[in-house]
Amino acid sequence: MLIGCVGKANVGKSTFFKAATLAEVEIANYPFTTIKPNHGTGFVKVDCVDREFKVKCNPRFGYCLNGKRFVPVELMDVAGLVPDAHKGVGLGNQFLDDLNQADILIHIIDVSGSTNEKGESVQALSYDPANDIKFLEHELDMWYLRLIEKGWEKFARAVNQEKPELHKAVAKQLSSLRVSEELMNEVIKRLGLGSDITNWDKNTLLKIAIELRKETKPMIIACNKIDVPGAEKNFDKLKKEFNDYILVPCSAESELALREAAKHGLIDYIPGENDFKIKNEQLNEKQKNALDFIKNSIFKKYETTGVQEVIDKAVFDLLKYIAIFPGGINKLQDQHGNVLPDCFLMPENSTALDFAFKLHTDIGNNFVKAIDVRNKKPVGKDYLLKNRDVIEIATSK
Ligand SMILES: Nc1nc2c(ncn2[C@@H]2O[C@H](COP(=O)(O)OP(=O)(O)O)[C@@H](O)[C@H]2O)c(=O)[nH]1
Ligand SMILES: [Mg+2]
Repeated sequence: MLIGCVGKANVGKSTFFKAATLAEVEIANYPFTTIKPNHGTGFVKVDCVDREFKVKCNPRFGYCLNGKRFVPVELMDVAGLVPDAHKGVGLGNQFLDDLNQADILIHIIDVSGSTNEKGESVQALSYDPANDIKFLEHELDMWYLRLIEKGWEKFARAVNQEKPELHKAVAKQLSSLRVSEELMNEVIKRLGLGSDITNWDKNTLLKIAIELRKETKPMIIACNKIDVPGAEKNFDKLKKEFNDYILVPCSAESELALREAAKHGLIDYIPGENDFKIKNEQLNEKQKNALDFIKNSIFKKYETTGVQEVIDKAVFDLLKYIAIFPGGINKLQDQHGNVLPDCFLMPENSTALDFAFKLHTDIGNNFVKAIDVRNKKPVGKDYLLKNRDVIEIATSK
């Protein structure tokens, strides 16, 4: 799973990315090698099962603090959102290619309205951030439309002659947008499109572009700079106007300050919590003020800084993934003695058999039964996994 962080210049993308990828503890292992400069490892937060089993876990990837398991997810900082990126303006194609890799987007906006459409700093509350949401939707729609229109006439004529199954042919034509046959079938039905594809006019193709964009690029909105006085009003307005979206108030700068302070041993702070504890009384005046500000202006009003929450909501609420722990009813360690070493993120409706294959192809192929370790009951291959299940797979070899 790849999460793309997108937004126009100056909204705090880099700050958000830096905060999200900064871990207090040193982490030796990463499940993915991030050779590209704009890729990094972020984490989703899961209630670890270790306390329930009265053990202390040793994660192979990510880390666990006070019963909160931080499971790695790959993040990408997608720079280059400028008007007409879909026409190749600015980083244009590079920007869109990067976006196309992402399974889900975090759209970071400056909810304080202190960044104008060009990404320049302006007086707070002077720019309406609603424009940014509409603008990114428009850029993506236009880009999808361009890709659909490319070679469309020739394709439509061929379809009319050869009469293949329509949704399959169109899905294949649009494979660069990662459109599945099922999705195409669904969209054709939803829009009530006739089978004579040569009659699909530009407006129809635009409608298809919009539907496909919504389905293939789910988006959550990080309303950043909520700490700026007055930003709250904008946030409330946006929440009403864009009630199809999940909007999360965010202060990336505050999260970065907290994680850095924790990393330097000044405070105890678990990402995404609504509090911290001062460990080191040697804080200077500036540091004390910054921490006071976070406590009074962020935690008291919004509970958290929002950075961790955005990632968790993206993965668990929008993509609807679940977290599964492999374990055995007799022991929770792997062969190296690591307790509950793994936690896997899987799509909703994954079965015990899917999980077996996720562990290893051989485990999937030799699947006999799965065991729900919590209640020690066997379950079959079609068992639908639940979030935070602990599962053992029994195999024939
Ligand atoms: N008030 C406030 N400023 C922020 C926040 N996050 C970032 N900034 C500031 O916004 C400016 C742009 O941030 P940056 O991360 O470079 O934005 P990018 O161009 O989108 O990557 C910098 O001056 C940051 O300090 C935030 O949560 N609150
Ligand atoms: Mg940046």
